Amino acid sequence: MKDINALKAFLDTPKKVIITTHSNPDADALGSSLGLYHFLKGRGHDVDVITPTDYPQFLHWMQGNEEVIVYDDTKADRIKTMINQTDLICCLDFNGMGRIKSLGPLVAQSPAKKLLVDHHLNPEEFADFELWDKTAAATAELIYDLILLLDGKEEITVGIAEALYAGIMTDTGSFKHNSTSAKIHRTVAELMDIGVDINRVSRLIYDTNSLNRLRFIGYALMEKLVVDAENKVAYFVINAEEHERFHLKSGDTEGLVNYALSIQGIHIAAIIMERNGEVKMSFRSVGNHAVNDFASQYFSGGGHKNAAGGISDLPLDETVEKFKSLIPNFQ
Ligand SMILES: [Mn+2]
Repeated sequence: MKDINALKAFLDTPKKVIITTHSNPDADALGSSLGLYHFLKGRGHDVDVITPTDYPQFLHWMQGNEEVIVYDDTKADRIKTMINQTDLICCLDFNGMGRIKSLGPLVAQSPAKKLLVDHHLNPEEFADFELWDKTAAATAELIYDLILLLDGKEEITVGIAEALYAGIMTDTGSFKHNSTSAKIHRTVAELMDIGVDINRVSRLIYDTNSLNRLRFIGYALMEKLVVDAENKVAYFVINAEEHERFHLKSGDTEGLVNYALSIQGIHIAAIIMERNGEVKMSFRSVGNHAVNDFASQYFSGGGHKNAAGGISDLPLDETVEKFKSLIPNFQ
């Protein structure tokens, strides 16, 4: 790690710390943030977690959830002051200022030191301290490593361990993705020794479907799934009216794309969604099909080789036409 000893020395005396993570935080983003939050608080630092946007209800069980400050314009002045007066800003599970919306310019211009802990490709160069590993399955895995580097293993509480486990479980697709290493299984074994109830965390995250969401998945599979068997591609297109009709909330479309990828013989899956005046895309693949390259080349996006996202400036129908015309390039 770049300057781990410098970070250790920096944290030797109590500091003001802000932890932030990417917009639309997922379990890895929030679990990493709250795991580190409790650890640093336990060491006597003054810590706040600020997220750029709200996050799904099924993450609200995490210890410390009620302490999280969710950015909105009414809090802009207060948050700006906090960011300017803090000693350290921890940037977790993202590595570019474009990923934290309105917080981006505030964090970029803050005189505070910056710590980056992340596993996404191509980090921007802004960190004074860095724990970046693109082979890590989850940022939560790296937060566990960071705590060990800071000689804090004995200070990991069940609350911290559960938050980190949630990040690891979800970012590995419940230990199915290629990124699932022997090391991460060993980390999980340590977290279980600390007291994580893996069944409890799994149920809290996954068994929280609303009836609307299940009906929506049924509808999407029945009516909206397009399979291009020749090109081994399957995808969904979901418009704004359908979002309304099924009262979809943040996180409700999560996982839908994996159904498309689970079809026998399909190597690449996508979902193209119109929502809040934006057209967003999510891509998944198996093996060597690099969807992050595709997303960055054609849809101003990026991510991992087998899981990436993008955004389109075009209306939904034109985005779909563009996507369809690009399918042969996808391989
Ligand atoms: Mn992650």
